[in-house]
Amino acid sequence: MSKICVLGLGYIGLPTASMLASAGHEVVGCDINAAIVASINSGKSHFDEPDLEMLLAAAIKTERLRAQSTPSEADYFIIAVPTPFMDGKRPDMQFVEASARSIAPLLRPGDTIILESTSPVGTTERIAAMLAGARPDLHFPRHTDETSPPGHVRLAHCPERILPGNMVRELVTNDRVIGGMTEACAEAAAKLYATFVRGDVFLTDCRTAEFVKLVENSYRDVNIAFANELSLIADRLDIDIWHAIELANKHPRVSILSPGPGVGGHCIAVDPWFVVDSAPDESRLIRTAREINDGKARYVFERIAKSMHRLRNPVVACYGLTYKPDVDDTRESPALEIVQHLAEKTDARLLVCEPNLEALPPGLAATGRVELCDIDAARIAADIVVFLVAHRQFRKINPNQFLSKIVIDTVGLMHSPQRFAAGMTPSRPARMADEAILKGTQT
Ligand code: SAJ
Repeated sequence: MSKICVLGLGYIGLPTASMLASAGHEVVGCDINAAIVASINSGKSHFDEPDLEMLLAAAIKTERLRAQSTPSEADYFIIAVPTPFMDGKRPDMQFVEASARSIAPLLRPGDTIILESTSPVGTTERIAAMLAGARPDLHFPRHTDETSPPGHVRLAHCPERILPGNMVRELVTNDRVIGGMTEACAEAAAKLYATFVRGDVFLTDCRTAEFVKLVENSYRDVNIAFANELSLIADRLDIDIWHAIELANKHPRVSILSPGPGVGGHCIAVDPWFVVDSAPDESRLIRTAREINDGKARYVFERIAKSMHRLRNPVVACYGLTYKPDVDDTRESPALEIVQHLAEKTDARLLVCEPNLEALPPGLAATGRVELCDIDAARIAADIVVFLVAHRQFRKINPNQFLSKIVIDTVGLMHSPQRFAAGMTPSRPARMADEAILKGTQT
C-alpha cells in the first residue's frame, strides 16, 4: 500500500482519491477551495454522483483519506485539476502548472507523478522539464531516455475516462491507457492502478496517451455533430429526425448518435479544441464538428424566438438546464445557454423545470426573469414547451398532455416510435420466416 497525494478534488480527483483509499492506500487530497476541503473531511461530496457519497464516507471514516489545502510528501502524486480553454480556444494550463510547482519541493528520489487531467500533447514532457529546473538535485526522465534507473523520479500520463453519472463503476471497470516518459515510468503508474482497476491497462508513451484521450472525446463530438447536422437538415425537409435515425440505425453498420440542443460538459465541448490548437491546418473535421455543436444552441434559441411571434405575452416552459440527463452539472450546458438567451433577449415569461437543481444557477438567477417550477405547473401555464434535457422524470411524461401546446423537442422526448411505425413492423409469422431463412432452416 502506498502514500498518495491527489491534487484537485473535483469531478475526477474526488472519486479517484476515495477509490484509492477504499483500496487500502493512505491518501491525502488537496484542493485550493477551503469549503471543498471542509466538506470532504466531514464525509460529504460537493457534487452529486451515484455511490460517491458512500465511498467517500467510508474513506473518511477509516481515516484512509483526508483533505487539506496544500500537498504533502507521497510515493505517488496524481494531478487531477481542470484544463479549461482560454479566449481563442487555447488550452489554459495554469492549474496543471501550479500543481506541478506545488509538489516540486516535496519530491523524493523514486516518486511517481501521474497526470490525469486531459492535456495537450507534450504536457507531460513539459512538466518533467519544469520540475527538472525546479529540482536540479533530482533526476527526471527526458523524452529521449530509454529507461528510468531506480531513484529517478517517474512521470506518466493516465487520462481519466469516467462518465459522469456512472463514475464509481467506470473507475473500476474501464480499461486504462498509461503513457510513461519511459517504460519504467508507465510501469510504476500501472502498479498503482492495478490495485483498483479491473479493466485492462495498456502501456504506451506519454505523447500517445495524451493524444488518445483527446481522440476519444473528439470522436464523440464529431459523431454528435453528425446527428446535430442531420437534425437541421431534417427540420428543413420536414422529416421527423428521431424516426429517420431509428430507421437508419437498423442497418447493421450504422449507429447514429442522438441530436440535442448542443454539446455541453467540461470535456467534449472543450477537449477537441486542444487538437485544433496543436494542428490547426489538419483538424478541419474536428473544428467543423465543434462549430456545428456550438451552433445548435443558437439555432434552438432562434426557433423558440420565432414560435413566440404568433403569441401575445407568451409563456415558455423549458424542461432541463443541466448539460446532460440525470446530473446536476450545468457547466457549458447548451440548455442553460438557451434559457439565458431567452431571459436576456426576449420578453416572454420563462418557467424552468429542473429536478436536479434546488436553485437556479447564479447567472440565470441574476436576470430575475426565470421561475423554477415543477413539471405540471410549467405545463399548465405554458404556451410553448421546450424540452432541452431528457431527464428520467421527463421520460415518463405522457406526450398527449402537450397536444394543445407549441412543442419544441430537442431531445426526442415526445417521439413515439409506435405512432409512426404502426403497421410497418413485419407480422410475427413473417419475422419467424425471416429468422428461419437467416438460420438456413427453412424448407
Ligand atoms: N450528447 C448528445 N448526443 C448523444 C450523446 C451525448 O447530444 O448522443 C451530449 C450530451 O447531452 C452532453 C454532451 O453530449 O451535452 C456530452 O455528454 P457525454 O455523456 O457524451 O459525455 P461527458 O462529457 O459526460 O463525458 C465524456 C466521456 N467521453 C466519451 O464518452 C468519449 C467520458 O468517458 C470522459 O471521461 C469525459 O468526457 C471526460 O472527462 O473527458
